[in-house]
Amino acid sequence: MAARGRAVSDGRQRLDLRTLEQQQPRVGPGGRWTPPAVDPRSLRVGIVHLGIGAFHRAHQVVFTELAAAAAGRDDWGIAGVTQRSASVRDQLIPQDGLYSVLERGPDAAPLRVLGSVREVLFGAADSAAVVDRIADPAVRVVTLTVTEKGYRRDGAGQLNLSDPQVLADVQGQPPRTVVGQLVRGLQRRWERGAGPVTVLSCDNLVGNGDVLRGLVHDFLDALPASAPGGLADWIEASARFPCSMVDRIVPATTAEDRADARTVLGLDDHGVVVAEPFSQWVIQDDFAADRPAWELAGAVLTKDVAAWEAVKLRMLNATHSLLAYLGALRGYDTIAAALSDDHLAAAADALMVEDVAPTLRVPDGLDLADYRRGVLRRFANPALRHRTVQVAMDGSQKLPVRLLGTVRDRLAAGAVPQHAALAVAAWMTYVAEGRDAHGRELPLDDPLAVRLRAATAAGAGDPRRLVDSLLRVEEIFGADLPEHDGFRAALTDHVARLTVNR
Ligand code: CS2
Repeated sequence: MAARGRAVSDGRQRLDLRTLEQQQPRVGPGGRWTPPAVDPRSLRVGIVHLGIGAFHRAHQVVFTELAAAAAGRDDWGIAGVTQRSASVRDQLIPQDGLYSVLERGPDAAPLRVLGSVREVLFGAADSAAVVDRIADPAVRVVTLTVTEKGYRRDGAGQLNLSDPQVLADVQGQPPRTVVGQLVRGLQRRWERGAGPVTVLSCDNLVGNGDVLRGLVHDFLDALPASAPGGLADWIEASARFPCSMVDRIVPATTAEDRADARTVLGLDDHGVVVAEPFSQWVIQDDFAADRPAWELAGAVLTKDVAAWEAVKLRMLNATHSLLAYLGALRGYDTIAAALSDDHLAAAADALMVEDVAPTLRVPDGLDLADYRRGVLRRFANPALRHRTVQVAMDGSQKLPVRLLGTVRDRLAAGAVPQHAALAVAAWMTYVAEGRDAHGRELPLDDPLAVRLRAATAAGAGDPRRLVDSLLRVEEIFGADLPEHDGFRAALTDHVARLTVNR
């Protein structure tokens, strides 16, 4: 790793390979810590990860490192790409890629230092380096956590060709979008004969691998006629896009988290990430070439991810969003605080039992009631200060994935899902009011913010008009949901009640 900077403000040394080796014993005043499970100095890059945010560092990196250690492999180092801001690069490069995971909650493990991230590239500035890395024959897996909006889909779920950045990538500019980076990287692989590769989406989307494969083909279809033929065939033959379900609650890191990590480690770690003790990864076993033995670290490799994915998105993520919007409106800062409100806890439970459960195909070996209780227990973790406004962001991207599938399935079965409607109504009220019960501002952090503001202005002050005008945002609700009178009436009822009485 290049460019190191060891100086720190409070005179304490910063985490890097040298300072870590000198740090003995492995117990600080704040507890015990665990060193990397692999030797970072001898690790070679075998994975490119697009979107190296906190979630990736607390989830796939841990699985990958433990799997490589268990299998005695030194070729599953990770080159991470940070897409939107250079901050992860600035946190990790001076630390030789090292950072720690701080678990919070019952049965938390000791602080763990990870050593598998061997490179960090800044996608916006280094797109040529990103393309080159994807095309490296030593790389056999490309993973992604770029959030829902990173896929840049339109209302029909296809690549949004009216997005200027997507267009620029299609026209051959140095790629700035995720799909652009990926296609140009695959193209270079094909040109160089770098061999087959697996592209593994780890985002909260329904059929994430299938979605990504579709977007890659949309991009290829949009290329000018002068583009070299044969790439699509090569991708078909040499690339795989398995689906996966990922689960771990990873709140944004705070100054307090950094201070706690410092007390344990005795070193400053600018890259520390916080997570709950729980983590789960279910991966479709469909790889083009070699992969880490993730099962040795507890991941489940299976042919059928869809049922797991639906359970997780519809039970956990939908309930998370319900608590985020209702909780934020009532002035609760965290998900755990929201859940301590009896009214909200009852709504969370009812959403899962009455609306979601009837729509699910339960995977073999899963007890849905246990799963539901587990979700609520995890949300109630008092040590995890997961902010309601963090979960509330990007609602336009999350609602269709988490809630509207349930809504459509229940409507098709002749029932109006009241609790799912409550969650959607809470989002509508959050967007329209922009203030909580104490008058504090609620941020609207959403790629469709401008559209949503215009829609709420058109419906201001009247629940019926508000619901009508938000329902007409087709990218979210499609053409079908605004036509459903029962659903619209349920939303209007809930919005009216939420507006006067939170
Ligand atoms: C959350 C998820 O921020 C959100 O929208 O619902 O990030 C959630 O914490 C994870 O999916 C848990 O696996």
